[in-house]
Amino acid sequence: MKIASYEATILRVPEDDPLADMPEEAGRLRPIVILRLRTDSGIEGIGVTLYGGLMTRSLQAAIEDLCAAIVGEDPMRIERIVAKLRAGTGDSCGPGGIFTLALSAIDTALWDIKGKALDQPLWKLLGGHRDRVATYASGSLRRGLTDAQAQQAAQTLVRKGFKAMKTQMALPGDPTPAEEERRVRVVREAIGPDITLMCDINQRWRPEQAIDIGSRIEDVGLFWLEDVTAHDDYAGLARVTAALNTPIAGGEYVWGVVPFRHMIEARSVDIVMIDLARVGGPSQWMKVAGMAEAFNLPVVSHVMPEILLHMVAACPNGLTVEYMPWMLALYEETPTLEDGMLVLPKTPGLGLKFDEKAIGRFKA
Ligand code: SMN
Ligand code: MG
Repeated sequence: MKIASYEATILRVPEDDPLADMPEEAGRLRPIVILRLRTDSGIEGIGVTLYGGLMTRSLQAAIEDLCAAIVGEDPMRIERIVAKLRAGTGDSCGPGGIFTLALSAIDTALWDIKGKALDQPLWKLLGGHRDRVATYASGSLRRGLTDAQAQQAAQTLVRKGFKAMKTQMALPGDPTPAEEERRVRVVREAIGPDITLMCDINQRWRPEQAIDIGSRIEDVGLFWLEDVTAHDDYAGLARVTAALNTPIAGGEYVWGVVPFRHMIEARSVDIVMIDLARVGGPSQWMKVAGMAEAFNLPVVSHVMPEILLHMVAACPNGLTVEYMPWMLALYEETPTLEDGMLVLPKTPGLGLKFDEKAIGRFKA
C-alpha cells in the first residue's frame, strides 16, 4: 500500500454549546483544517487540526507541502514518515508552530489508515487498556457567563447525565479573589457534592494568585485546577502544585514531546494534559503518556473527544476524556455516552466518517 493523494480543506466550525445551549458568544466560529489522505488501495485516512487562527491558510499549505513529500510512502511506516518530514524541513520548523499542527493531522490520518488496513479500532492498536472511559463536559461553563447562567448550564449538564464537568475562573475584568471564589462555589452549589468538578484558569494567574485563590477553595473539592499560570513556568507551577492539596493539571499548551520531560521532572503538575495538535499527533501523544506513566502520573486529553478517546482508553494511566463538543457535527456519528462514560467504537481506525453535508456548510 502506498500514499496516493491528499486533500486539505479549511472549515469554520461554530464554537457553540450543544451540551447546555449556553454559548459564551453566540455565532463565534473557529477555523480548522481537515485532511483526507488517500492510498492506492482505496483506504482513506482522515485527520483534523486547529489553532492556525489568522494563519489557517498557512496551516493548510503546510499540510499540503508535507503530504506532497510523502506520496509513494508506505503509510504503515509512520515513524519513518515523521522522520522524513522532520528532515525535510531541516529539523527547524518545529516543535512550536505550524509544522507540528500540520504533522498532527497527517499522523492522525496515518493511524486511521493503519487501523482500517488491519481492521482494528485505533484504541486497540495503541494498547487497548479499556473499552469505556470516563469523560467530563467541557465548553459550557465558561468565564464569560454570569453566575446564574453558569448555574443553569451546570444543572442542564447534570440532567443530561454528565457525572463530571469543567468550569473556569480568572473571570473577565479584574476580579478580586473573593469574586473568583464566588464563581466556583455557585457552580458547586448548583451541582451538589457528588458531581466531579474541574476548573480551568488558562494561564491567567500569577503563581502567588494561584496559591491564594487555590487555598481559599480547597473545600470545594475540585478534581483538578488547570493551567494555573504560564505553561512554561515549570518552577512557578511546581510551587503551586506543592502548596495546594487540589491536584494541578497542565500541558495543553506544551509543544512536542521533550518539554513534557522538563515539566514532569520539575514536578510542575499532578495530571498531564496532552493536546493532540500541539504534541504532533497520536504517535507523539502516546510517547508523552508513557513518560508520564513512568513518573506515576495520569494523563488526560484536550478537546476533540471523538479522536482523543482512543488514546486515553489505550493507555493504563489514561484518566478522563474532555468532552468538548465543537467538532462533533463534522461526523455522521460520534462515540456514545453511557452512564456518563464514553464507549469506544468497534469500527476500524478512528471509527469516524465525515458528514459531507455538514462539511459543505462549514467550508470557508
Ligand atoms: C481550551 C482552550 C482553548 C481551546 C479549547 C479549549 C480550554 C480547555 O483550555 O481546556 O478546554
Ligand atoms: Mg484548558
